Amino acid sequence: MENKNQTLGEFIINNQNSFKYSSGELSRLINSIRLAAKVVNHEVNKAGLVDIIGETGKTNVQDEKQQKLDVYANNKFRNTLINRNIICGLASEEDESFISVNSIDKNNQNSYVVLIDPLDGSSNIDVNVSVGTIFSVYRRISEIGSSVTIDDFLQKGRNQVAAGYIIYGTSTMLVYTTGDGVNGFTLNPAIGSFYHSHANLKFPKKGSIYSINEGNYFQFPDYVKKYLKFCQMEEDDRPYTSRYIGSLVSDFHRNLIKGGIFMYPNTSKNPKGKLRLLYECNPISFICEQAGGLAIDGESNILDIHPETLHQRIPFYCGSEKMINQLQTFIKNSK
Ligand code: P6P
Repeated sequence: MENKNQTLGEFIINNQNSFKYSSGELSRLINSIRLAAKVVNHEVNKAGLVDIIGETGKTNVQDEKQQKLDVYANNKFRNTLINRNIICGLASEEDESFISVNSIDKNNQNSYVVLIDPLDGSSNIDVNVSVGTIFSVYRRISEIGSSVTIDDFLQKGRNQVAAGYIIYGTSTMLVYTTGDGVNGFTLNPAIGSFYHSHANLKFPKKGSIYSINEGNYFQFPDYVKKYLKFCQMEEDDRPYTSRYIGSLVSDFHRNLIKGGIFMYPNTSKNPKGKLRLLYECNPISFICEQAGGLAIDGESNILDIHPETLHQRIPFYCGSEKMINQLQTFIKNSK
């Protein structure tokens, strides 16, 4: 049961021993993310009031126009995680390559690397639609004290020790897992504390919401087109409801609470899919599975895919188990 009087800090301490590597290092890491989330939340919430909305005029490694809040959020999470001696390596959607902390602090003896999308859905900032931060945590595989290598980051999603997201919406929530279920914490902005509002979150087995950018319909694989028509037919418990915000964290979070399926297929514009495997799909898939859902790329379980490059894109389907299973029948019949 959630204990709405329990803060995130108290929850981390109370549950530290349930985490097999409990040395306190992961607790400090999650606490650092909590701190950065509060700082970014403050800026996101007043974005409409100060000249921080809009673009920097630069593009990031994704060749996407960098919004000022993207850069701000990236700097805040990077400084909080690196300057406070919390991790040994960091990779971000906003940066071409990863950062090895021991290039800054030779005595770094930390065990965890973090991959982050500091402000996902940032194209929604100017229109006041909720955006989010997504993070993924692994134990390094290279020797402690040495410089991290790309292999520390290119680990299967199954190896994650923690993953989570912050959703800067009508309320600001931090949702995360360390492999022992999914818990949600809601920020009380009046006192700046996150409170345990959602205990052991689970996907409803069966949902009736499908989320996809139907503007790409004619670019979708045939099995997606057939599944969409299945969703829209007047039969049994259908038609389902179409809901699409265009912000992965928001679309995923709504489906987690209400039940549903999120789909971002490969298209002719994005032949390998649009969403990034390492810092969007893997962390969301870890949470999805921990909440009893499923996450696939159309062929394999997302968490079993061996990454090849840091900014690798992938088709992405995740949500309620029964809805993913239904989609899989269309995939199977298409072969
Ligand atoms: P489209 C936001 O830019 C993002 O990376 C995800 O948050 C979101 O799910 C997706 O892209 C939306 O993409 O092509 O539908 O605008």
